[in-house]
Amino acid sequence: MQKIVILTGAGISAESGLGTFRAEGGLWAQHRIEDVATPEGFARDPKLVMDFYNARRAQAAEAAPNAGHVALAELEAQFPGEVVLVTQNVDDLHEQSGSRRVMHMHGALKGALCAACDHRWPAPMQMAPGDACPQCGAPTARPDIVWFGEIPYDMDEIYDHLAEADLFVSIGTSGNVYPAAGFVAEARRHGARTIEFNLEPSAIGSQFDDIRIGPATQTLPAWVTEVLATSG
Ligand code: BJW
Repeated sequence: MQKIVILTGAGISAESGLGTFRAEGGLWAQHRIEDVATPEGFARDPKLVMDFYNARRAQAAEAAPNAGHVALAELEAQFPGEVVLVTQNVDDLHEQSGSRRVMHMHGALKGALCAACDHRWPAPMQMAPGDACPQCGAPTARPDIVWFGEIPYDMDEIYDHLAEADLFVSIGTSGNVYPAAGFVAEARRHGARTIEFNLEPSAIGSQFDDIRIGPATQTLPAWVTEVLATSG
């Protein structure tokens, strides 16, 4: 096996204390998706959206990587082939645990984006409606987050990796949000073997060759040990 492509979702950060989206009491239970995760919601009430992401940024700053993140960083460091990590998460716990090759397809809490000129820069801990872009000066700063209806980042590169994958691994994601939920089908179409890690089979669980049920802090370290032991 030469190339492993890994997709992570909110479930891998759950045991670091960051709430998932669709669980009871999760983030979406307190906010309507269309209010905080769409460009239209931001246009309607920018302060609500800025406050939501300011709170998320503060919460993420307190979080530490868990054994699941650490296991994936160890896999990248020790696997003799190639390991590519695509995350839907906007926290930076993969980087904190030592993963180097990480693509944030839904953006990052640490980033700010100018809605006028697309300039990107490191976000301050607190953003406010009307903050100016340091490049063009327009009062159009927003969190660098991919909302519904927007095109996720790095899609061409991700599809190229999926086409070359020998193994596709999906971790802690509910399979409800596209295009990420379509990656397993894409990888399979190109001949990859596929594994899902979750507390329960996801909405697309039937598309995987293998499912490992359990908390990622337990299932991932065991799996990484298994892969490294057999990859010689
Ligand atoms: C554990 C665990 C533990 C817990 N161990 N596991 C109709 C049909 C098909 C598609 C569409 C449609 N209508 C509209 C669309 C497209 C739309 C979409 O998918 N909508 C759906 C609601 C149907 N998608 C988009 O608009 C995307 N853009 C797009 O499609 O552009 C077109 C295009 C694409 C490609 C090329 C060219 C053009 C954009 C999607 C943006 C999503 N943004 C969000 C919010 C921003 C980030 C943020 O604020 O943080 O991203 S939504 C939210 O969902 C967030 C997440 O990244 C994303 C996925 O959630 P995730 O990670 O799966 O979390 P959960 O909570 O759902 O699941 C957690 C899982 O973990 C569960 O399964 C648990 O069991 C498990 N778990 N603890 C292991 N300890």
